[in-house]
Amino acid sequence: MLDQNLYRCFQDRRPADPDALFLRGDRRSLAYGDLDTETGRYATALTACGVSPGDRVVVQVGKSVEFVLLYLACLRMGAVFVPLNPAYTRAELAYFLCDASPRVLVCDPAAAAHDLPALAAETGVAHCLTLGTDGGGSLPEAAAALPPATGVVNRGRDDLAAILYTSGTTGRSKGAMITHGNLISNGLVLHEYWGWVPGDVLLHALPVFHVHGLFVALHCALLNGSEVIFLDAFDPARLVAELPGASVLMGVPTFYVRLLDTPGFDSSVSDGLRLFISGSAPLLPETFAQFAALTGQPILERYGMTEAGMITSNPYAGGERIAGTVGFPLPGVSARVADTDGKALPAGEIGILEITGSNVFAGYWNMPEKTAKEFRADGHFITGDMATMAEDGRIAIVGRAKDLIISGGLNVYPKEVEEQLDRMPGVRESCVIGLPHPDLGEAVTAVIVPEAGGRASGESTGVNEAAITAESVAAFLGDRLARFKQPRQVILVDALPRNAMGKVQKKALREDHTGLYG
Ligand code: MCA
Ligand code: AMP
Repeated sequence: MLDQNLYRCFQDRRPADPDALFLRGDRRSLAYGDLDTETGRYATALTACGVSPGDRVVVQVGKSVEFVLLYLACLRMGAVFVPLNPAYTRAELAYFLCDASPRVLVCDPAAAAHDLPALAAETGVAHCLTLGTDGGGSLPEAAAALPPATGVVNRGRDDLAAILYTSGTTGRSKGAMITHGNLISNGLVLHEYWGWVPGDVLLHALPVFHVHGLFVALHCALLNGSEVIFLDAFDPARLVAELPGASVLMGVPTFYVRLLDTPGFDSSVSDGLRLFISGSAPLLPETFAQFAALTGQPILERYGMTEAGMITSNPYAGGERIAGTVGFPLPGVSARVADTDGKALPAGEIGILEITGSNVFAGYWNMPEKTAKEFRADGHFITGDMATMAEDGRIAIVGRAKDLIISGGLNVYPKEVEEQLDRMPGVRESCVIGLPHPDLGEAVTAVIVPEAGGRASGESTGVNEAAITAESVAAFLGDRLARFKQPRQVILVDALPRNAMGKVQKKALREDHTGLYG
C-alpha cells in the first residue's frame, strides 16, 4: 500500500534547518526539528491508553501549541482526531462521546475538575486525559516522562484522519469523516494555488477545532515549512501589532469587519502582506471595497465546507478577485449548478452547487442513510448552497437551500435551537432565523409565540409572556446549548406566519425583522 499518511507528507517538506520555527505561540514556541520527538511522546502516551490506528480521540480543549502536537501525534499514529468547540456544553459533549465512541477524551483540566471523567465513564470512554491552555495537564505530563515513538503508521488514501462534527438539519450533529487522502490533496492544491513561497509567515488567529483554522491554515504552513504566528484568540489590536511580521492572514469576514474598525489599522500595517484570505461565510462587497480602499489589497475570498475542505477560490494571480463571488473550482474539483434533480443548469441560473473531487469526504460517521441522501448516483456531493456559475466558470454563492445560520463563521442549525426552545416553559412554539448583523454577518434570532394564546387572543397570562425575555431564554438554554448558538435577541409574536401547507414562512419573518441589528 502506498503510504498516504499526511504526517509523512509534512515531514517530507520540512525546512532543512531543525531550528526553523514552526509555531511562535503566545506562551511557547515549537521548532520544526522538535516535531518528531514531541509528537512521538504524545503518541506513546496515547498508545499507553490503548489507542490503535482507527481509534477515535475526542479533544475538547482550548487553542495551544500542545493542541497542535496532539493533532499531529494522532495523524502520525493513525488515530482519528475529533476536535470539538470548547464552548459545547456537557449535554452536547455527551452526544459526541456516544456517537464517536472514542478510546480517549482529552478535556481541559477545569472541566475535568467538574464531572467530565464521570461523563466519559458513563459513555464508555476508557480514558479521560487533560490538557490546559497553559500547557499543563495529565497528557503533557505523561508525555514528558515517556520515550518518543519513532515511526509513522502507514495509511491508505481512504483511511480516516479526522471526524469533524457539523450541525445537522435534523438537530443532530453529523460527523464528517475526513481521510488522509482528502487532506493531502486539498492541502497541496491550496499551497500551490495561493502561491506559497519560501519565507512566508502565517498569522493564525482562528480557532483550531474547525476546517479553516486546523486544516486550511495549518496545513498550508506545514506544507511550506513556514513559521506561524500562533495567537491564542482573535484580538484585532494584537493583529495590528503582529501583521507587519506576517505575509499571509486567513480569517472569517468578522475578522476583516473588526480590523477595519481598529485604530492603527492602515496600509502601513498591511503593506508587507502578500495575501489576505477570507472564507467560512459571505464577505460583504462593502467590506471588500473598504478594505481595498484602506490597504490597496483585494481580499481573496474562497469557499468551502467541512465535508469538502476548500472547493472554490478567487484567483491569486492571473485573474481578478471579484467581490460577491467565490471564484473558480479549485484544480481537481468539478462543480455544477444543478436543479433539484441534479441536472446541470445553464450559465447564470440559480441552482444548488454539486461537486466531486478527491477533497470530498468519505461520508457521515454512523449515518449511511444520511450520507446516501447527500450524494447523487453519479458521485456528486450536494452542498446545499445556492449558487450561480458564469460562462467562464466563476461561481457566486447566492443563498442556502439548507436552513443554516452562520454567525461569525460558526454554523447554527435553527432546528437544534428550536427543539430546545420548544421545551421552555411558557413557549408555545418557536422559530429561529438568522438576521443581518454588522459584526457577525448573521445573528441567531428567536421568534417566539408565548403560551396561552399569546397576545392576539387577549388572554395572555402575562406571567408566561413576561417570563420570556432574551435573559430568561439565555438562562434556560445556558447548559443546553453552546453560547454562540443562543439567540442574540428574542422577538415575541402572537402567531408565526404560515403558508397554506402550514409551513412556517421564515423568509417573511426575516424580511419583517431584517433591520433589527442595524
Ligand atoms: C463568540 N461568541 C459568539 C461567536 N463567537 N456569538 C455568536 N457567534 C460567534 N461566532 C460569543 C461568546 O459566547 C461570548 O458570549 C461572546 O460572543 C464573546 O466571546 P469571545 O470568545 O470573546 O468572542 P470573539 O472573540 O468576539 O469571537 C468572535 C469570532 C469567533 C472572532 C468571530 O467566533 C471566531 O473566531 N470565529 C471563527 C469561526 C471559524 O473558524 N469558522 C470556520 C468554520 P457571552 O459574552 O454572552 O458569553 S470552518 C468552515 O466554515 C468552512 C470549512 C470554511 O469554509 O472555512
Ligand atoms: P461548515 O459546515 O462549517 O463547514 O460551513 C460550510 C458553509 O459555510 C458552506 O456550506 C457555506 O454555506 C458557507 N461558506 C463557506 N465559505 C463561504 C463563502 N466564502 N461565501 C459564502 N458562504 C460560505
